[in-house]
Amino acid sequence: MIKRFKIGEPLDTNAVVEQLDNSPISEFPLSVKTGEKIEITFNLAPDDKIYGLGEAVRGINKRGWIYESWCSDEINHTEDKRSLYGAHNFIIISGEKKLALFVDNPGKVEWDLGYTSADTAKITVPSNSAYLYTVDGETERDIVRQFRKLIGKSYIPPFWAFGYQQSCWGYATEDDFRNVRDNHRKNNLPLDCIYMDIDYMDSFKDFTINRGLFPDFKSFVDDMKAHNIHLIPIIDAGVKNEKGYSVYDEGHDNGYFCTDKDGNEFECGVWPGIVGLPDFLNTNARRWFGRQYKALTDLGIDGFWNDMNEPALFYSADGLKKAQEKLSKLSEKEIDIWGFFGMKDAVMGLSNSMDDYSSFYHDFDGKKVCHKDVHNIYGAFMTRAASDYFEEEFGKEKMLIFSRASYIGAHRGSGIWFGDNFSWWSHILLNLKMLPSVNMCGFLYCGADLGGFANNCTGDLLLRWLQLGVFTPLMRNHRALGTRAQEAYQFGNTEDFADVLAVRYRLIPYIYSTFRRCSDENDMMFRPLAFDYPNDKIASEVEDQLMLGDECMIAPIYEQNKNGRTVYLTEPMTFVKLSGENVTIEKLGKGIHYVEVALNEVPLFIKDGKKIPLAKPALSTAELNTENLEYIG
Ligand code: MIG
Repeated sequence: MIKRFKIGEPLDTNAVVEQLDNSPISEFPLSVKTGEKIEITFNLAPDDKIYGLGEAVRGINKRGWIYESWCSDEINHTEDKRSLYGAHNFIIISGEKKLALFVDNPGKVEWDLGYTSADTAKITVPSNSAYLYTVDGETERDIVRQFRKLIGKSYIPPFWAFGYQQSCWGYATEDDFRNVRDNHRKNNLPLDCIYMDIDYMDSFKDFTINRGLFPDFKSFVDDMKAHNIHLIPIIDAGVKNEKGYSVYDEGHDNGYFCTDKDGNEFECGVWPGIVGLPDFLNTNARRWFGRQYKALTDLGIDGFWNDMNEPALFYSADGLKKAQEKLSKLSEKEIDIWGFFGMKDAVMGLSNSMDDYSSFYHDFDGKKVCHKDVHNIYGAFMTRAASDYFEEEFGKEKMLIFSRASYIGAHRGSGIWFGDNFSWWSHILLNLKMLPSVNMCGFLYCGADLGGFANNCTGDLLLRWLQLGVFTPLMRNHRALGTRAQEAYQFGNTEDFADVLAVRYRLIPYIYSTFRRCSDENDMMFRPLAFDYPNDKIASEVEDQLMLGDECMIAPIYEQNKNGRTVYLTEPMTFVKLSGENVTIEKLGKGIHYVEVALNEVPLFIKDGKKIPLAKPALSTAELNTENLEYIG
């Protein structure tokens, strides 16, 4: 059962779709203090677990660390961090009783989950207003279903978005894209999408195309389509401040950009240099921005990824000026060590600073609000601009759209990717752990940069990562500018990659139908073992295996130089290894097993009595035969 508690005068974050009556705060099941800030506290019994918080570092069980909901352009997804790109304010407290909490507030929320004191959790909302929702139920899965009904059905992308996708910051010329396409096709590597990063734009201006690189963009898009490849351009939040650039001029003339305290346009620097930040919280501005996507959809584009929408700020015009003044003062004299650190801090503190987030304002449909109080819905509302426009213009399930920053509610119109990870083995595991957590919060279409964004990838790392990626709805290989090439044909043993990618296409009918069912039924696609086997002590602590759908369990290898791994089976299962067209099957009993998995094999466990369909391999979803399926199990 769900209850809503209203504290103060909360803003409408667009998170929920069902209006509930307010319950009196005296009925709130945890200790809560209101006033200048809201504080919720509860005790943690030794075996209590806490699930949720969506996109975050650390375990599936979030207990024992302190997290902050604060959408952050944070490239270091290390254990010491408190925030990543999404703000997903939902937890399930799972002990003898199970209770979930959703804090609907668009500003910062702090989650001290047994950090300051191991047996106490304290949630702090530094605001006098929020909607608090509590959900109780018999099982975590049931609680999630109730919560997901409250927040509305999850986004379903077009079918082809379940194909394999290749991306790289740095593909710039038509030839770069054609090479990627041709190298996949000639090596028998399936592919459905190639991503266009900021390099395709004219001077990083949203909704423009560099005509020097793409003299006839429409023909180029059509040519790619003729090869069953969708091109997916990036859109950044900031609009280049340049007179004569129509998007900027229109935004400026209509007052659609965020302003400083005096009402002047807030100026900050991102890739294009100084930009205006569209005020996505303002309905007119949001609709206007949504219509800009037409510039590209008119040319045949049918998918986008929205970036830098936390919003990421390299600097503000004001902040830069202050830093420059400080530096020029320091340069007048010889500096001592403190002067040196002062100089360093002046520069290092420029990006994503709280001072800047506190110094600009939104016109939230008539209400002037400071950005820092609504920070966590900015990216979600940017993506809402796009998804609302796409739905109106093209209908449902026609456009691929996903975002870097997000808030609960954005899951109805779009997916997310997990941002700038590293080519680290530990990030395969982090990828796995985030999947159930974001599913709880409604995000079903999601995935990490396979192979890792930053740093240099190796062939074995990519293969092992793809062996998890074959199961994630968004299956995209992406990397940063200047890192080692990591397309599936770059490592010599291309056949191994063909074997693994073929498995993705064999599994698409299963992945797609499971995905659809989970969207329809407000269910999780990936679940911790603990959700399905509540009385199994071992299962309750497994964090490197997941239940997938109602039929399967996955347990990928995530360590270097391993030819196998230990896996815990909660019940008898069929251990399946898939590789190209090959399927090997072995029945295993409940308990702990060591299983061997070669670099070109995808391990999968199917519960006794269940079967899953396999298609014949194909080089794109367009060529995939979704009838005549073979069943294994
Ligand atoms: O400041 O567009 O997360 O996927 O390749 C970096 C360049 C901006 C961050 C995104 C990443 C993308 C990159 N972007």
